[in-house]
Amino acid sequence: MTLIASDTRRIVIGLGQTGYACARYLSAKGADFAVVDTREKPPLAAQFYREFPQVELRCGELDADFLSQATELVLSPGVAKSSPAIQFALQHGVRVIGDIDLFCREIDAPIVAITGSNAKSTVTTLVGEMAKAAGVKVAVGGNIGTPVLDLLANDPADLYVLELSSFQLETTHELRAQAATVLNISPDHMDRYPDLQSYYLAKHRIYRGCRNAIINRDDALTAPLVSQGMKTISFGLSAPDLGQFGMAEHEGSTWLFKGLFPLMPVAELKVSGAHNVANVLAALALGESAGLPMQAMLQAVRAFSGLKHRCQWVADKQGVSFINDSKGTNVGATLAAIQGLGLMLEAQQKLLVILGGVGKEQQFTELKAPLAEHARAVILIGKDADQIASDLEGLTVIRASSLDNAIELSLEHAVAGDTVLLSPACASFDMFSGYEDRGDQFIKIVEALS
Ligand code: UMA
Ligand code: ADP
Repeated sequence: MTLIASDTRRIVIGLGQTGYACARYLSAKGADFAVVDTREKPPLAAQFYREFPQVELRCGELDADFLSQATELVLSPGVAKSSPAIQFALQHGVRVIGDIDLFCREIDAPIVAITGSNAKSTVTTLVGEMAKAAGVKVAVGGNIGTPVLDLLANDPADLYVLELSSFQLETTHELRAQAATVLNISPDHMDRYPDLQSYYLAKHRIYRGCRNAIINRDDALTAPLVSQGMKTISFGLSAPDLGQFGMAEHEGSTWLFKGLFPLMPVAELKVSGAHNVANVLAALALGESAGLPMQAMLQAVRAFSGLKHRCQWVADKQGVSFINDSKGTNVGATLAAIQGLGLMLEAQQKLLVILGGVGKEQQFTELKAPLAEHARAVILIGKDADQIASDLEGLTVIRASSLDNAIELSLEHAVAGDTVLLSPACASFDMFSGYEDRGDQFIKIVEALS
């Protein structure tokens, strides 16, 4: 471990998973630090007092003067950098970093860094599986669930695959990834950003100092503004140019390609939908840039059946298929699910799409055309049902009083061969403890159907 200068005073902001991991890390190094949390009673406080009785923990509204006394603030992703007390400290010369910078200062092994509005966890997991298939000692963490500093508790890895959110990237300065990608950009977290450009700029910080930038040809917003010093490799659903990843016809069927070389038939993928083909191509480009051999990567691709709650098939009941895409928490994800699954339906088959929850100030009008094309009806749940109904005016929109009721109404309106898709385009906190809870309840209710 590198040494931390003893004249540096740090304040960790936030006592969630990230803040706790920072505290463990700083404490193990014997560093001078305090922890603050904006909540009166952060859930991990009792555990913290037991584990770190010597460390100061201040709860409640952030104190600008207190923060200004630090050399460095280590900010958790759930706390906005724009908070007045943090801005005050910044103006007084205090550095603001995050756990990713602390992590990068510790490791020498290459990093594959993945962001995007959607598909981060899917691509991160797949790159991790590819590395394992290649026999590389890999560690996977970040926004996907394990705070990066907790990865240091294990033996050092030879490759780190990190999912990074825009919130984490805002406070990251020292990433220098071997391969980095912005998979796609569509509006999300608009309650934390003044406009789409600020969100885009936060995401694009992932490319700073990277060796290989992996960009999506089908989404111009993913290309770095300044690409000097980095190699750029693209993925997309069209036939690729030399050295790029894409899809083209070969021997009478559609194959994944690198440049002129056919890699494998798309029909052999276990994941469904065009959006997942893009995800596989992105993972191949990232893996190759990190030096993983193609054969091992393709072996991992063939075995990969996707993640729970992401366009996950649940059951066929009464001639109708049920798909759980509870992780569709924004319009971009739901759009991909409707289009990706809609394209696979026969002419007379339709989707019944369960939408709604906490709308995060999004516009839902973008869903109107694909819903008109692929959906028999939309069933609405949750807090922002009125706004969604108004954005989708003209479509068949049915109000449900609960998730049970939504499933019941979907079945009533479905025709044999149809698919009920839970892809809410919203956060879940008005009715559930999180998207996993929402998806699990959906699975339970569907499995109990006759
Ligand atoms: N909070 C406060 N005051 C505080 C600190 C936190 O109110 O002082 C609240 C936040 O507003 C938030 C919650 O507590 O509602 C958790 O915030 P946090 O920063 O403590 O979060 P962690 O527990 O450290 O988890 C974070 C990521 N969470 C967020 O960015 C909100 C986790 O991603 C990530 O897995 C974890 O670090 C490890 O890296 C979750 C997430 O929802 C899955 N991410 C968002 C997304 O994917 O859309 C960005
Ligand atoms: P993230 O970690 O970015 O939230 P996930 O892999 O968990 O991404 O998938 C989140 C949602 O995005 C799921 O609903 C999934 O169906 C959808 N999705 C998957 N791939 C894509 C893609 N390439 N473009 C848009 N949406 C996608």
